[in-house]
Order: sequence, then structure tokens, then C-alpha cells
Amino acid sequence: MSGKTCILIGAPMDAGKKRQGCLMGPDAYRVAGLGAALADLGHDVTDIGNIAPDAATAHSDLPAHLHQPAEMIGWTSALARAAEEALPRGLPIFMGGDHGLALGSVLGAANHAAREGRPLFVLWLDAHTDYHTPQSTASGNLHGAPLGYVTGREGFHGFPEVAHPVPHRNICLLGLRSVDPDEREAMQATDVRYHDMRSIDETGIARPLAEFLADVEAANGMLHVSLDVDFLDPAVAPAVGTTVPGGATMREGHLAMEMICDSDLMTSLDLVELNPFLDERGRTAQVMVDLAASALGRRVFDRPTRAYS
Ligand code: 4U7
Ligand code: MN
Ligand code: MN
Ligand code: MN
Repeated sequence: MSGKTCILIGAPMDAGKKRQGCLMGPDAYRVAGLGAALADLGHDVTDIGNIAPDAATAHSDLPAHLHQPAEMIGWTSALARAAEEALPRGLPIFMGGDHGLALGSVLGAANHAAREGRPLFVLWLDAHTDYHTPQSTASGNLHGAPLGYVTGREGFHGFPEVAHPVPHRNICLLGLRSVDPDEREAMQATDVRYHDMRSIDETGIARPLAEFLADVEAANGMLHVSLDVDFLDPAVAPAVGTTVPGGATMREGHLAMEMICDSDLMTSLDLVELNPFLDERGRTAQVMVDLAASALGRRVFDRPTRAYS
């Protein structure tokens, strides 16, 4: 992989859910040395600092139980704009902040890909499907809804228009182990590619990921990777509000990142859901920095790219 222009974008947001603390995420990544780790790998790194949400008001058709809808609308438009400004110049890395930031980062990536005349693909590394709508979410927490939004599901009244919905077939979810009934029904009716932990236990993580990356490459696609801390097992990544046991191991996480790196297909990245208030001496922040470094070239040894099928 040759040197890339990495653009670090802080999104200190907590609006996607009730539990607070993710807003400290961008600074935790800075303290854990994300920028220096990428620069050491030969990349040109710029940290543009933290962005702020646009001023917005909640639409009256949104259900009353939604948490901070106006803030979520404001973050979505601001993040989409940040993505669209960064993508022509380099590889944006969104330092969250909760997963609500992906409504904006993926929207912006989709708009950019459409302008380039290329399809957008999304790799979703998460314990959860995040496929809710404002009406289907029982918690009211929109960090559980970004994939619903960017695929063009109905009900996101007052949010920026999704002019280029991501086709379900272009989305691959890995690590699933907590899916709400509504999400399961809706998702099973699509041709999205989902791999729960059982399927990863059975086939390994390399095979489904290699298949997906091959399709991205064949389509000359752009690839947005969205890494939720809870993809990993809480034993290795405790600093997250939504812990679900039985997650990906460090080894699976690193293999996935190294394969993403070998493919050289990733065009944007979210690092989300880190809650430094819940961390143990910074270890989860460090794990996320190490994974990002693996996705961008850190290696034990160089090796020829291999096929997994
Ligand atoms: B995350 C949940 F009910 N599905 O909607 C919900 F289990 O970004 C969790 O993946 C959503 O961490 C988790 O509140 C969102 C819940
Ligand atoms: Mn998530
Ligand atoms: Mn999650
Ligand atoms: Mn579809």
C-alpha cells in the first residue's frame, strides 16, 4: 500500500443514545496516538479537529420517544458535508462519537461515490445490525438506525434526503449477535449480506470477507468501513456502552483489518462507540488505534496477497 492522505475528523457526539461518554472519543484516539501511528506507516496525516453539528429542529412527524432528534439531524448534515469535502482529497477517518455519526458519514460517502460514477459498498463490523427506523426503534436511540437510513428506509422525517441509497447487496455485516425482531424481519427480506457470530465460528471471518472484497473490486466500488467497538468481544474492548458477550477476538479483528489493507479498497473509515469513561487505562482506545493501523498497513511480515476461497 502506498502512502495515503489520511484526514482525521473528530465527531464528539453522544446524541445517538442516552448513555453519555462517547463525546470524549476523538481526544482518546488522539492521546492513544492514532495520527502518529498512521504517519509512521508512511501516510500523510491531517487532523482537521472536531466538527460541530448544524443547527436543526426536529420534524413533528418523528415519534416522541426519539432521543435528541434535532441534534441527530444537525450532526447528519454536518458529517455528510465533512465527508464530501474530505473524500476528493483523501481517506477520511471519522473518530466518534457514537454510531449515529454514520448516518452522515455514509450519506456523504454515497453522495461522493455517485458523483464519481462509482458504486458505494459498506462493511459494517458490529454486534448489532443498526437497521432501525425512527418508528421501529424501541430504545429511541438512533445509533441503532444508520443502516436503516442510508439504505433509504422510510420514516426519517426532517433528515437530509438520501438521494443515493446504498443497495442492500452492497452491504456486508460481520459480527452480529444482538438483533431486534423488527430489524431481523426487515433485513431478512433484503439481499444484504449478514454473517452472525455463529456463521463466523463455522466458516471463519476470512471467507465471507474475501468474497465481499472481491465483489467491491470487480465493481470498481468505493468502500466505507464502519467499525463499532462492540464488534469485538468486551473482554478485549470493554469501553463501550452496549457490551454483548461472544464477540470477535483480537485475532479476527486484526485479520479483517489486514485483509482490508491488502485489498487496498477502503476509501473511508468510521471508528465509533468508544466510550473512554468506561475504559481501563486506555486499552480499548489503543486496540482501536492498532486495528486502524492494521487496516492501513501495519504488518508483522510482508506477505503475498492470498486468496481465501
Ligand atoms: B450500536 C438496540 F435494542 N438494537 O436499537 C437499540 F439492542 O451502534 C441496540 O450498534 C443498538 O451500538 C446498538 O437500541 C447500536 C438494542
Ligand atoms: Mn453500531
Ligand atoms: Mn453495536
Ligand atoms: Mn435493496
